[in-house]
Amino acid sequence: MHFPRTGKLAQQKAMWIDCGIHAREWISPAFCLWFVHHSLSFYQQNSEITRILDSMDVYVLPVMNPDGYKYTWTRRWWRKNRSISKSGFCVGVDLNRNFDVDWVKGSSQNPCEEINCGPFPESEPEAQAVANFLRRHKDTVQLYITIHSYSQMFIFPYSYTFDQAENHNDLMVQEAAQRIKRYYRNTYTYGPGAATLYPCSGGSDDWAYKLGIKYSFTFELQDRGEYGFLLPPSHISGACNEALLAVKTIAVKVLEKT
Ligand code: 0X9
Ligand code: ZN
Repeated sequence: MHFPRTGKLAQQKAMWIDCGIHAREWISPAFCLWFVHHSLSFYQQNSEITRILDSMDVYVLPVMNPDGYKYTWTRRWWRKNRSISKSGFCVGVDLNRNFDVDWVKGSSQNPCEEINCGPFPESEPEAQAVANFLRRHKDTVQLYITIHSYSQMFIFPYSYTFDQAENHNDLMVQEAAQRIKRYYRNTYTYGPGAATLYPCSGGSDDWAYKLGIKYSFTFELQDRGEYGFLLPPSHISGACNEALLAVKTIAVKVLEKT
C-alpha cells in the first residue's frame, strides 16, 4: 500500500513500515492494517497523521512473509518463510537473518533451525523484494519501521555489533515510551538491539540503517510474555493503538529532524 503525499509543496520524504516478517507474530500484520485504517479514517481529523500524510509518502507492506503466515493458520508456531532447502530435508529461512549485513554470523545455515539465514544474503524473494524497493527509494525514505512481537520494545541499530550508531541519541525514543505510559499505562523499553535484546546479524533494521536510512527501528509489540504470540483478540486494539502512537511520535520527530 502506498499513500502518496497529499500536500502540494511537500518535500521528497518518505517512511516505510513492514509487518509479518515472522509468521507467528500475528499482532504484526494486524498493526499494519490498523495503521492503514487510521490513516484513511483520521486524515484531517487527527493532527499528527495529517501532518505525516501531508509531508511524507508512506509505504506499508502488510505481510512480508505471506506463505509462512498462511502456514500458521494450521501450524501456529511457525516463524520462517516456506522455502524448500537444497537438500529438501527442512523448510524455511528466517527472513530477519537473510539481509546482507554481517550475514551468517550468529545465525545458522542449517535449514532445520529456526534462525536459518538461508544459503546466501537475500537468497529469499521476500527479503530481496524489500531490499530492492528500499535501494530504489533510499534517497527519500528517512524512516524504516519493522513490526514484530513480542516484548514491548523499540529496538534500533545495531544488532550485529555492539558499536554505537552514529545518531544513537536521536534513536533513543523516550518520548514514544513516555506517551505510551501516559496514555495506555503500558511499559516499553528501548535501546540498541545487541545490548538491549541480543546480538544478531542479517536483520532488516541494521541493513536499512547501513543503506542510509538513519531512523531505523524494530518494534516488538505486546505483550511481555503472558500470552506471547497467542495475544487474545481483546488485546488487539490496545496493542495497535499504543504502537500507532509510537509510530506517529517517531515519524513527527523525523520530520522535525530531517
Ligand atoms: O530476532 C529477531 O529477529 C527479532 N525478535 S523476534 O522475537 N520478533 O524474532 C528482533 C530483531 C532485532 N533486530 C535485529 N536482530 N537486527
Ligand atoms: Zn519477529
